[in-house]
Amino acid sequence: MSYDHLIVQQQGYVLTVVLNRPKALNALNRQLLSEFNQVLDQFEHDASIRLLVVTGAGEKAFCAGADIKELADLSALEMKEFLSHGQRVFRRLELIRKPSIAAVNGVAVGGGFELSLACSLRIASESASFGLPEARLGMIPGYGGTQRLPRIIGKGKALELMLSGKRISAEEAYRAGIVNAVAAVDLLDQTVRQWAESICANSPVSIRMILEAVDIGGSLAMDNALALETSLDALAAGSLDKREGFAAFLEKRSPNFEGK
Ligand code: DAK
Repeated sequence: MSYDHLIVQQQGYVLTVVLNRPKALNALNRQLLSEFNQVLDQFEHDASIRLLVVTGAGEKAFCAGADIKELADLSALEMKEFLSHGQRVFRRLELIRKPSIAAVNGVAVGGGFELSLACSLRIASESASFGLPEARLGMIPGYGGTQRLPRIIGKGKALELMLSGKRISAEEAYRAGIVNAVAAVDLLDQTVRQWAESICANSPVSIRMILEAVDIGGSLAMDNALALETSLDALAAGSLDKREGFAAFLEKRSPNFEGK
């Protein structure tokens, strides 16, 4: 399948999607979001894909957020549809229950930063920067930023970023717990691949259950969340992956998980 605003390729278990509008700093327009949603169809239904990497084309930007030029010409109703579509696409990325890594290769602001927050993990190049400038535009972070950022790093630092609209470096983002690792610019791809491969070597059943437990459990009371954890663990315990994981340990070999 070919796309106008994305480059998509699979290597092993890993599907990589490159946001490809470098002249607009990979800003999110309606077509790009629709195409991204089509990639999620592939990610969701193709059992040979275990992990999605999201990154940006060019050296400057991961993604500069919603396409301000396109937004400027929309009616209120079109704007509502554009924004809620983006929100649904980002939420779908989390609900697929396969892990994703944002390989943040440059500026990640507004909806671009929020896209990275919808990914399971974020790995940034030293040149990356992060910001939520919506309050400078008379808007608020509307692609889940007001909800996901405080859950990842806590309310205080999240409010600092949202209220000020300032941009922070990859290093500061790492210290704040926004990104999981920072890599030299020319080592970003290699670093992301190493992380992806180590995750893909684990049981897809376990990974699915972990993502579900953390996502759903995060909005439940502790006792209910622990009950959910028990049920999901019991489900995992009935899988062929669990049998393979235990056998591999006892036979002192690497497991070969099939995700069943
Ligand atoms: N949209 C369209 N074009 C953009 C763009 C954007 N967001 N960001 C940059 N560009 C374009 C620039 O216009 C320029 O194009 P030309 O003028 O060359 O044609 C080109 O990309 C290069 O940009 P700069 O020359 O500005 O590059 P610099 O390195 O100097 O600056 C920058 C990089 C990222 C600091 C700067 O470009 C910038 O501030 N860009 C705008 C960032 C921004 O404000 N993004 C939008 C955030 S608001 C909601 C859901 C979602 C949202 C809101 C509500 N609801 C559900 C209600 C989300 C909103 C957002 O994402």
